[in-house]
Amino acid sequence: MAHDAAGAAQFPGDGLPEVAVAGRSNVGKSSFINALLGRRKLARSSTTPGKTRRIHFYRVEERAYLVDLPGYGYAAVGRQERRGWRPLVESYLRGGRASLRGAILLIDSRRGPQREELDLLRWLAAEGIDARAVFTKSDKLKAAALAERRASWAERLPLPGADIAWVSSRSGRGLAEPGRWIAAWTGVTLRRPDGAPLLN
Ligand SMILES: Nc1nc2c(ncn2[C@@H]2O[C@H](COP(=O)(O)OP(=O)(O)OP(=O)(O)O)[C@@H](O)[C@H]2O)c(=O)[nH]1
Ligand SMILES: [Mg+2]
Repeated sequence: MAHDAAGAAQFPGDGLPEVAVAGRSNVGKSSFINALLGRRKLARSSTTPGKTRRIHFYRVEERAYLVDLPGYGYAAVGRQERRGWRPLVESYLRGGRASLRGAILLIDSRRGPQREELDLLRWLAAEGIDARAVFTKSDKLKAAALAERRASWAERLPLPGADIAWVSSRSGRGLAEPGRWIAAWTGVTLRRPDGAPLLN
């Protein structure tokens, strides 16, 4: 079940623990959340540029929320749209929201971390938000390229190796690691629809 918010007045007030999922447009945020929740169909595919972006709160077993933040950055996004998402995202991440337990920043495993990702990680740290990084679409890289990027990009992030994961939402590979972070943050263990643990 999802709950949408266009402004701070619409953020859930039930106090359930929340984990935010952030990242550029098209990086795979919705796919990641769907894979973690064991859904096949995209709950929210890419929004038409110019439309008001919203924050989507996906309830997990009535005990927590995975929070799909609007995509930021991306060359195709005009200044107009940037003005739209920034106050919304900042109103969510700022101001010491007690129910926000952690944030996962998604980074495309082919592009690697850019200035915007590094800025956002530093900003989250300054806000006192426990932030981790997940590299997405790892299925698009061959094994050798993947191994090389794992080493060089981990070095560029201001995070310990244990706070960095590599996943494919398509195959399910690597999802167990962020699944463990989410369990530690919220107390909710994510499972596949058949009850089995997430694939590793
Ligand atoms: N091969 C592959 N494609 C993926 C994976 N995850 C997402 N995609 C594709 O990448 C595109 C964007 O995925 P979304 O999940 O909509 O990305 P998003 O970050 O939610 O995008 P916005 O909502 O626009 O910010 C879609 O075409 C997905 O099918 C993955 O693990 N592997
Ligand atoms: Mg999305």
